[in-house]
Amino acid sequence: MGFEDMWAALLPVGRDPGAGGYHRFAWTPPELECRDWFLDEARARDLRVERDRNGNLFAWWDTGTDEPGVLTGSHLDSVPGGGAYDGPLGVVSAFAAIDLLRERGARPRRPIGIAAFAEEEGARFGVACLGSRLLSGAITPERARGLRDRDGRTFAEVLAAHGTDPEGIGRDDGLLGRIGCLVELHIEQGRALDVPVGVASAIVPHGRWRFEFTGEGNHAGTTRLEDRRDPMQPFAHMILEARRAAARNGTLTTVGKVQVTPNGVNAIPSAVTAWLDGRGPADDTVRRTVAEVHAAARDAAREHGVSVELAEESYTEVVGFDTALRDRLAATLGGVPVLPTGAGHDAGILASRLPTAMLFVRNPTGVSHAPAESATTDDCLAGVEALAAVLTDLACG
Ligand code: HGY
Ligand code: MN
Ligand code: MN
Repeated sequence: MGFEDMWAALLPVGRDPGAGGYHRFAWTPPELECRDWFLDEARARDLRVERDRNGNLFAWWDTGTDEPGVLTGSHLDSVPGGGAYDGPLGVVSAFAAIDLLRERGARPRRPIGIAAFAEEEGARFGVACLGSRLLSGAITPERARGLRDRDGRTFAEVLAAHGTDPEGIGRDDGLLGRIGCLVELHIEQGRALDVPVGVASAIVPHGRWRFEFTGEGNHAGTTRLEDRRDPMQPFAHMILEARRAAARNGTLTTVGKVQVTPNGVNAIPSAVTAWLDGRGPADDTVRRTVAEVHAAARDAAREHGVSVELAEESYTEVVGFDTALRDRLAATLGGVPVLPTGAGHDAGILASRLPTAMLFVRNPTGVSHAPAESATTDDCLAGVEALAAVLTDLACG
């Protein structure tokens, strides 16, 4: 199957027929169907399938040497209501690039691998890039095992239910030692690229913080204002301060997920949990932004007789991709733009353990993490050609 056939086969999986967005959460039926698609495509090419200890999938074009290989690929899971390209474009393009190499008679001197990293969006268990964080040792197995989805199921339970021993998860130096470098192809998630293909220079610092406001549940119609301990009030202050603090500090803040208990129209909530996504060009301004939001939330909570707890769920410092690999990719592609991104990626997590780089494919609207995310077929095919050229240079040269 060529790129367009693979793309068409994957496109309907996990897509909301109404809103058009994707709901491919790790180890839920749509994502499991994507995993099966990955295994089918790998087997159709006689690639050796590897399931690592952390729930990640790999498909290897072995070459008989035990030299560290060139890994590409990306992820198959999505944010709630996400776009079609974020993740899957890198995986489909990887299979298509291997097809091109084979059509052209390439004979790699080192293995070429395709990865489908698990839970990159963190949409089910709350920590982004969970699979690559476990592989690289960026999260402890104990913490990962205890992560819970919105139904209260732990990561350990879900892994075990799908054939992976939760007691075996964690940093995998054996596998890391078999990867010479990683080149992840990904749709660019802003409007910074105005040619079909670019190369990543860096990922800006970004993190996720959980705010838990606890008040007192009560009746909406019989509780006087002065008697209320309504957690929704300080939450409202937090939201407005998040935007103001971002503007003051030149950062970005987003609150896209809120859980209200009991979430009834006529009940004053007893608790409100909100997640703050914070990002920016420098660690200190991101940290200052979060501290200012926390201070405002605390002051407002005190005013309303509510408590507030803050927990940092994940944080990734600035990632500077391997400069030699970055420049080699740019040279191989004849001098394409080199640009930073505000989006996190598995290549950013693994950069702490091995040389990594990213190829970006143009996003004409700049929309991502939403159903309208798009890329033209021509640009996607240009991405496949670029990836094939890079794999030829890195694995066959
Ligand atoms: O959130 C991100 O930046 C990435 O898409 N996981
Ligand atoms: Mn994403
Ligand atoms: Mn992604």
